[in-house]
Amino acid sequence: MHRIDCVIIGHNTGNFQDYIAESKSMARFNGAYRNAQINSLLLDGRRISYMDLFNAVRKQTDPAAEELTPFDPLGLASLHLASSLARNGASSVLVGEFQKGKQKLEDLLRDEPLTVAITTTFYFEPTPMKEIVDFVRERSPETKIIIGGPYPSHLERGELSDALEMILDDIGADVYVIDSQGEAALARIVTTLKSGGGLEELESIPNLLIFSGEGSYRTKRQPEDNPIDENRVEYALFDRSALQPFSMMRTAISCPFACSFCSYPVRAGDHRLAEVDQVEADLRKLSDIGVEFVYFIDDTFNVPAPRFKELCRMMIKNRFRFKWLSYLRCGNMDYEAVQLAAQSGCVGALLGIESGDQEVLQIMNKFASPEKYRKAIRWLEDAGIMTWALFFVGFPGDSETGLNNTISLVSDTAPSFYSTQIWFYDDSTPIHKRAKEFNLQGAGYTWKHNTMTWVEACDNVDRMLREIKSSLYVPQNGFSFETIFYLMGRGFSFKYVRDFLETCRDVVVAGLGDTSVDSTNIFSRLQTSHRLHG
Ligand code: B12
Ligand code: SF4
Repeated sequence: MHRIDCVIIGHNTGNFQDYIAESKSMARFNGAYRNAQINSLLLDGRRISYMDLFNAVRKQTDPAAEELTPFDPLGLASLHLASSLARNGASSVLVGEFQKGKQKLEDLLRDEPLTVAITTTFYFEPTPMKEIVDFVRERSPETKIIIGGPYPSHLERGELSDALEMILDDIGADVYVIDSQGEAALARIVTTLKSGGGLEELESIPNLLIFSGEGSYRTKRQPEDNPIDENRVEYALFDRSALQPFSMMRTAISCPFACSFCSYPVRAGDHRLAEVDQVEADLRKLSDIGVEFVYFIDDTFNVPAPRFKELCRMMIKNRFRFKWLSYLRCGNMDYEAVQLAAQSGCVGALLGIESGDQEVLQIMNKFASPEKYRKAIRWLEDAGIMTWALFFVGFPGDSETGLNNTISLVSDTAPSFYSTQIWFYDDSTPIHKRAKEFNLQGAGYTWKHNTMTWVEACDNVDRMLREIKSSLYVPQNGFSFETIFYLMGRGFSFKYVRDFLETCRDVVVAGLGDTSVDSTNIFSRLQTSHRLHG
């Protein structure tokens, strides 16, 4: 029987109850539990995720209904890695989200695949990877496990870099690819092992940390720079049904800005753009497959502006049937760009507004102003593009005045949806260098500076949730703006998804401070909406 060269595993969402219990146990020391409170629902004394409620309502009418998750659409990391392997003559099979895909993985491991690759796009800590490694080892001890992507490369750049080998050893994989890309390394590892080589033969492949029987060793550092146009997704490799109704696409790597709360440009290097012709060829494939929504995941899809307009004109010319959504730098949108976006099928814009306060935006190095935001949000909404305005509270310089300005901005401009959360202090971001200036101390969700502490920031986030009435709150974890479109692609009406979000918002607001809500009314409210608008 043909042996699979590589099984690629998507995100592991983990066990929600464990996550709640763990963050609650630390609630006095950091903002993680307060953050969990605004991303989940306390019903009948038990915290559940938005999708838990969504699935539970479905199951009341159809007990056999498939459980849906925001990670159902195939992750782009998996699609890119599988495509790169195929171009290098290696076969692969994708297991999507790990919890949902356990049975599939179990079946695949019975045939002892040569390697398993674990993607790490969303991880901040090792537990989800460890769970996957243990699962694989138990069932197929000879399979070589490879971990790469953002987790190991962040670790190398962060304050824990001295402990990197210890942390990775504890996770238990055989090989780590430490690079912000890594698809070329994965292809070389798999083809070397496939041709009969052992771990010792991987020595000539750059950017690896290898754990073999004799201990661990690093190979030379030589950052990958795989040309974006030569590293497109090979859509023909995947089941059409796995790409419908919602597919993601990357048309750029990195970002031309340098916001002081973000480490992406530092990590990903120069801003590189795919050629419009290449994007067009890929979009034609997605359109032929019958994809209903394309989500461009570029952080700054509309920059540079002339290319963005060219992309929109290309989509208009092709009369694609799909609709699209993307992050847009709203301060960089002019009126023409908004009109072109709407004509080309844009239905959703994710806007990293961050704050409504000019001074805070300056400290963030956002190159944006509340005035520009106000104009662009209205242009987008008036053109029929639903906006999701994203904010965070507590960045150095933020204060009561900052919060009032943010609340006014949301109230005045009324984006369709908004989200807010406490600032997460990541020491690999540029603001860390200015810590002294702001008397900034702490890390992650535990910090204080001249104008705010993490506890005050959490209270301010709660205040936004209580006071903002002009926009509908959508969380960022477990359900988000993108999920609305995925669910619409799965046949749910916008009206029902909106009713669902309104109901959840009411439960979140009622549950601030950990007040539990009786589920009876919530279920009957949602059942009624489901029956009417489903
Ligand atoms: C799409 C997306 C989502 C979707 C995912 C849908 C899906 N089905 O996959 C949704 C909306 C569900 C989502 C949720 C979350 N997300 Co999100 N999301 C993104 C987004 C926009 C794109 C990610 C992506 O596809 N990148 C493209 C791929 C190709 O890049 P990549 O994963 O880095 O992979 C490349 C390499 O790293 C490498 N690689 C990756 N893995 C491996 C493995 C091996 C073995 C090798 C060799 C190489 C390799 O190969 C790839 C090709 O080069 C990014 C922001 C952005 N614009 O990038 C945020 C982002 C990844 N999300 C983020 C976060 C924090 C979250 C949430 C926790 C919520 C939140 N915002 O607080 C949740 C996770 C919730 C949960 N329950 O766990 C952060 C991650 C931060 C981090 N880890 O440091 C990001 C970077 C946004 C940000 N700037 O904060 N997200
Ligand atoms: S926040 Fe967005 S625009 Fe700013 S540097 Fe990061 S990726 Fe670029």
